[in-house]
Amino acid sequence: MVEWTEKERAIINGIFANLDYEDIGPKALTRCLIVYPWTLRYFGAAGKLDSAEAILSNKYVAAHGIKVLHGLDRAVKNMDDIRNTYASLSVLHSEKLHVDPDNFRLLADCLSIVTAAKLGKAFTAEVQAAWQKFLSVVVSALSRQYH
Ligand code: HNI
Repeated sequence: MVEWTEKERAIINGIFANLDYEDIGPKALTRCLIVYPWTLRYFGAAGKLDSAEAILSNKYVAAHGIKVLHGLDRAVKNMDDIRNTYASLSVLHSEKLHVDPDNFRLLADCLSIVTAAKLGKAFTAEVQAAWQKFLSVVVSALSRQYH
């Protein structure tokens, strides 16, 4: 069971309260697909993704980036039980989508970079510590149902 300090809770809630889902979601997912091109294999339904430009302008990918970010809302609202909150999402990624769980960490790292760029100076080491802890718990919960 993960323990959260009041400060960590405030930091995570503060980031999400000011998050522009339509901006950050697509930026994080497109970065992941460009930096780690093997992650493209799960997005066959998105059509042509054969260059960075194609990925950056793809509407399906953008919509999916927003969807993933909204998926994180559930973790924010259930910070004390992220594992159970994500049980069915973990099963979906494992059994239906067959997403290699290593990729959760890669997307989380891209999300951190995009968030840091957005927050600028406000992304202090202390803010990063809470943010990375939150994403680590999310990654671990999503990886739970793999066997
Ligand atoms: Ni992910 C579907 C959340 C990482 C590939 N994913 C979803 C959905 C949510 C979601 C929410 C929609 C579920 C539904 O329709 O019921 N995904 C998340 C979260 C993370 C994550 C919170 C990590 C932070 N997903 C990843 C990664 C990949 C990925 C790293 C592949 C590299 N996800 C998918 C695919 C789908 C998906 C593929 C289905 C797409 C579709 O068209 O429905």
